[in-house]
Amino acid sequence: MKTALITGITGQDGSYLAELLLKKKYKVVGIVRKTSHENYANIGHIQDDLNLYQGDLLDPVSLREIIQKVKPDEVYNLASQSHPSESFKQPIYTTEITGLGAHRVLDVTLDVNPKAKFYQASSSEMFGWVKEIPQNEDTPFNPANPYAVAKLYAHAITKIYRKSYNFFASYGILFNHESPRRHLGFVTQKVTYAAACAKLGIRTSRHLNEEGEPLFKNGKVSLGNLDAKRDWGFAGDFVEAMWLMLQQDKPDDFVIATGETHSIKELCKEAFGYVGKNWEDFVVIDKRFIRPTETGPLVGNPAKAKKILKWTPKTKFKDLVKIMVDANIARLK
Ligand code: NAP
Ligand code: F7E
Repeated sequence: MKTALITGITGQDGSYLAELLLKKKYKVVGIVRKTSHENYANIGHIQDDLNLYQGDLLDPVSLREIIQKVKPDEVYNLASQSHPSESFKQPIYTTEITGLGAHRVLDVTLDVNPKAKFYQASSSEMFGWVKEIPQNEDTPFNPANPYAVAKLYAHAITKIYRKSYNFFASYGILFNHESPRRHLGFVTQKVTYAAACAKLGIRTSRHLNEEGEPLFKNGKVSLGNLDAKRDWGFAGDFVEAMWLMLQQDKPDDFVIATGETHSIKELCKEAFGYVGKNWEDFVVIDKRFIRPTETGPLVGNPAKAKKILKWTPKTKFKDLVKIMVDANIARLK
């Protein structure tokens, strides 16, 4: 039985990856933060099958103790301050966790367990003010926010460890991937949740947006830049690519994307259209949600992953939107 260690197991991807690895008969170990409120909503249904340890990416002592004890065959470093918008408000904190935190996990793993295979969660955000369209593994990075800089640091140090120490460290450059387990502060959740409210005739929601205010207020959702473009896939499909990367004979880097891009406006049309509504009746622009700089347009070319990993995204944009609207209707009911 192989042992996999997942940092960020309570997050969207961590929970889908844990499910996948349990199905594959792994012993799954997760690192969870010590917080004042337990936050196991995404893993509650599988919690009895997991081995959870308290630790923090800010604290290498806790990481060393866990990795020494568990001796994982595979380490998936998914933990991060993962909100690019928030990284403008908390840039140093983001760098501490998303950049240096990844370095800590990498360094301790190499030191304690050099035969382990390591996965680093890199991001399409590193392409930033994009140098070409679509983006692939050879596209130069040009980060446009503090989150992207932190991810690029983690990415580069992972590559250096691979080359310098003959360490099996791979990274996926993942484009946006979403699901009903996504935090409500991301735009796909904001829009699909608002469409669900519109469908159910709710005027003001009890769930909150990224500013801690009702996400849907007086029959409207507040959004930022509607012209931004993203390549959105389904998280359940994307975690499979992470696992495939660690089953290869040699470490490598892969773009994981759908190859399709859509604007936020198109997302609104699709989600509200699905519940028979006109999006323009429910969306207002609020300058607070417009970022100081915008990334993109993002669209990935997943040809290398298709060829080497035999990975293809199964869920199309329209289906993803439907899954998320339906899940939000169920949540609100
Ligand atoms: P997510 O839902 O925000 O999950 C982040 C996880 O990191 C949570 O489990 C969180 O724990 C944990 N975490 C945060 N700070 C930590 C710390 N100091 N120590 C230990 N754990 C900590 O993110 P996701 O969407 O699943 O993404 C997974 C990874 O892929 C992240 O690294 C993200 O940056 C990257 N990524 C995501 C996408 C995407 O579109 N989803 C695309 C490219 C890359 P709590 O539950 O305690 O907060
Ligand atoms: O923004 C625009 C916003 O916050 C997407 C993370 O998983 O993917 C994610 O980061 C777009 C941006 O995700 C609102 O300006 C418009 O262009 O859903 P998001 P993100 O910033 O792309 C990458 C790949 C990661 O690596 C990250 O971890 O939507 N947008 N109006 C808005 N965004 C938000 N949040 N809220 C709005 O009201």
